[in-house]
Amino acid sequence: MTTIEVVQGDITTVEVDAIVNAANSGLLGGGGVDGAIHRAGGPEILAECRQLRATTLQDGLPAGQAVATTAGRLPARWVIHTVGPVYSASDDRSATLRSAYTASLAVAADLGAQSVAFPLISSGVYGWPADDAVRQAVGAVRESDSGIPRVLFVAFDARMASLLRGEVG
Ligand code: AR6
Repeated sequence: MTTIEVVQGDITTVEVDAIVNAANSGLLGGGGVDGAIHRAGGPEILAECRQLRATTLQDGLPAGQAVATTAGRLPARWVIHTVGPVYSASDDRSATLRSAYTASLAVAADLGAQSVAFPLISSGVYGWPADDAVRQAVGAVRESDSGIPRVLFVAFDARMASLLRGEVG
């Protein structure tokens, strides 16, 4: 059984075992939550990402997959980097979006994490409409069989928090 909680704020301050980064395939940083995580966590995270790109992920991390690094100076133990799909009105990419959540939970379970915090993947730069991003996120976590006891959704603003609370119930 997974307990789902919603909090509003900055994911880099949340005290959980693992926080999830809405990264891009290059894994070398970016804007949005990705930029915030690298800024707050410090250079150790980027160093591990560069190492991954030089070894097991030479072609980058495909959308819908996930990989863990240290969390550097963050209160969490690990950052799990995943890549959501760019939203398309003509092409249904929701299976890839859901996979970003379930793959992240699978990586977290392998690490032995008991608590995982997610931002709302793809809902910023990647353009996914917030109401559907929330539906996909909560649905994917509910359907996953990761066995992670505690999952937090971290909403950056009040509107997102309210949508999430409506969906989680
Ligand atoms: N804590 C929690 N949520 C946040 C934070 C934060 N500190 N900062 C932003 N958000 P985005 P994406 C919310 O754009 O759409 C990057 O450049 C934000 O309000 O960060 O998956 C990557 O490198 C939004 O609801 O991620 C990729 O190139 C949500 O996090 C690209 O953006 C996701 O917005 C990924 O785009």
